Amino acid sequence: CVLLAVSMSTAAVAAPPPGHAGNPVFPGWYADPEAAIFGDSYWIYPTTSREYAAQTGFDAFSSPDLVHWTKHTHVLDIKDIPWARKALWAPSVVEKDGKYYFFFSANDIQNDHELGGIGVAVADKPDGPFHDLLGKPLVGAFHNGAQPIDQFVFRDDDGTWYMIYGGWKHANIVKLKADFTAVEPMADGTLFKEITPAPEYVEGPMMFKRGGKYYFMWSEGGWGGPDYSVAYAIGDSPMGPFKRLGKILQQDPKIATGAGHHSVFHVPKDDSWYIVYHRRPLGHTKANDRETAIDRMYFDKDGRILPVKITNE
Ligand code: FUB
Repeated sequence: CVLLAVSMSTAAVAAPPPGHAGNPVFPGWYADPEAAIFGDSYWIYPTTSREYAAQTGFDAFSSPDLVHWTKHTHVLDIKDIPWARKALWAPSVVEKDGKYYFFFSANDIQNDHELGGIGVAVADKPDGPFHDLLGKPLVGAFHNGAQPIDQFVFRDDDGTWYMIYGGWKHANIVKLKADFTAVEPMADGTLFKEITPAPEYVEGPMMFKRGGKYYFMWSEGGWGGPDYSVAYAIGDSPMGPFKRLGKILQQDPKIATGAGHHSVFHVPKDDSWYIVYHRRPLGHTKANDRETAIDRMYFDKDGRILPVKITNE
């Protein structure tokens, strides 16, 4: 996906029209939405929100204008990941040298003691079909207490590709080899550096750069509950340290509950910022009843993110 601010700065993307499609952005239970901009199109890659056994494929959605969305079914299917059986989660999709790389998590190494963790698939087009690249997970174990899920891949300004990830209240950063086939040691030999930004951190990390600062955002609260939310911190390096500055996205009892696991994109043409996230419609309490929404994100003059107003528009 992102650092969307980076991918977008080179992309020929039309400024969206004033306003965008109403929320939810498209029908269906879709969570953990990853936003990307490829060429002239906006893309969203979500988790298909079902029980683990039925999470066996990913759909994607594309739009020229954030209003009209096209569904692309099964862009990555479990049959094309030899080591995966269930629980396909939380995509992060990037373009590199004309190929598209789809990072995902699969299986349950914690409870079912099976091969699993974060994998990577590749395709020639953003709508796939994607095929597993490695025949095994890229990260297949806990390191520093971090569950290997919820990866977010980004390219820093110096060309280095990083992946941040982590459930179970711990976040790691790793440097990726240029061909995405392995984790590469950092200058000091470290493979997995813990960058958990605050005790409230739960999962769903993402990062972008603005004004020379690294914004680290993540989900807090329980993912199946109404208090799921997004908070952020700022640092001078992707390695931290980071200072937690507070929650910016949470439920609105008049609109929806459980608002979290987000991504962010920036439209340079009009310097507008958007947050893409999942939430639970009012009256729904089932954990997997999650739908995808987009709302505007604003900064104050000091670069702090203002609380997001979640809407039905
Ligand atoms: O969709 C499965 C899990 O729910 C994700 O990995 C978490 O971030 C939470 O959104």
